[in-house]
Amino acid sequence: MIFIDACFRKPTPYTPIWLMRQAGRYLAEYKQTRAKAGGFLDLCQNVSLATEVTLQPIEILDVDAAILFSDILVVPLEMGLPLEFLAGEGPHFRRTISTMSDVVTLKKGAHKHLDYVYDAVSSIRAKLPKDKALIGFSGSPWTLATYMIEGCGSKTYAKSKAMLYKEPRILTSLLEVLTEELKHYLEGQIRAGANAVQIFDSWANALECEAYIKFSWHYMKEIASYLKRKYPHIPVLLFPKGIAGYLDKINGDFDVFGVDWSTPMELAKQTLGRKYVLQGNLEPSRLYDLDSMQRGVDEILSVMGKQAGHIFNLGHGMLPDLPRENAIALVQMVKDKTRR
Ligand code: 1CP
Repeated sequence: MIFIDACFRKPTPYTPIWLMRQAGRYLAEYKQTRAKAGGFLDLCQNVSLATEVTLQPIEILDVDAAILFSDILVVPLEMGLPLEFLAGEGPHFRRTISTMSDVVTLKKGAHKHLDYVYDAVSSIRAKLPKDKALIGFSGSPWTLATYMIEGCGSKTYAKSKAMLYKEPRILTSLLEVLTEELKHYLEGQIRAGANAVQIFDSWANALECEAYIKFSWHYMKEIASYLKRKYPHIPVLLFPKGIAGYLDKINGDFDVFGVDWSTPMELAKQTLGRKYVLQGNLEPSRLYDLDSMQRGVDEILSVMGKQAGHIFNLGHGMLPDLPRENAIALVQMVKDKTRR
């Protein structure tokens, strides 16, 4: 699997590529399968339909890795917070976390109630071509905590940050509970057949440097070192979004650092490129325009070259209205331009 080789900085015939949110509404095939499933959560919980949408981008784009189709929010759901996906509005929790007693009453052992995810992983791995890797994933404790505290996506993270500064013990307890669940959840995905795991810290940029290291990166590192100790052959990828200013504080036992589009690749290479393989970081909106996309690819490759140490990806997820032809062209372009 060239994706796995690349995660360990081994030579590969070209720079492997996959796209965050590569399964999704920009594909008509996804919309059809989603309609068959009913709601979005029904799709996540239906093993055969989740398998189908995971495999669609492999067929259509010919990327080097599939990413499990699920959502980061199934973990808080199984911890006892009822979750809805409202049309056009995104995720919504009816109950939220604001007190220590809310944290204490969360269900422990949620990772034991996520068989629909582990079954999807096994089903996908069984159907995936042998040379393509399957990436399992979770949210980071901090990113999940923001949804559990705010109840939905947020622009300011006001409640989460008020808790951080006024009641840090409550936030810390929540982050600790999540960290335990996520270690075992990712381990469950590895046991079911995931070849690599990525932790998404999508709302990393909500925090100033010191708070980021203490309330988010610390827990990401703890999960990564737990997994690396037990499963050294499984690459661990960490993706904190929007922390270009804190790269010199990044350390820990993991394999691949996901570079978001707001971080100059040159800076990531200078700061982290010797220690970690770098993944990224094309600004997804460049896919609206073929010339802009090509220039973006050339800029990234002029920094990262053709040598081992780079996995191509977007710097955040595919958007629902990006043209699929450009996603197909991107994958081909990266393979052609990096062939050794
Ligand atoms: O069909 C639909 O309309 C639902 C849109 C959708 C999709 C396609 C949601 C709701 N989740 C997903 C799938 C998903 N989510 C994947 C699948 C695999 C793939 O990449 O192809 C993954 C990895 C995620 C992870 C996820 N969910 C993250 C982290 C990654 C990121 O993009 O930052 C986050 C923050 C979520 C929460 C979430 N779920 C869905 C939405 C619209 C959101 C974001 C809401 C917000 O902006 O706050």
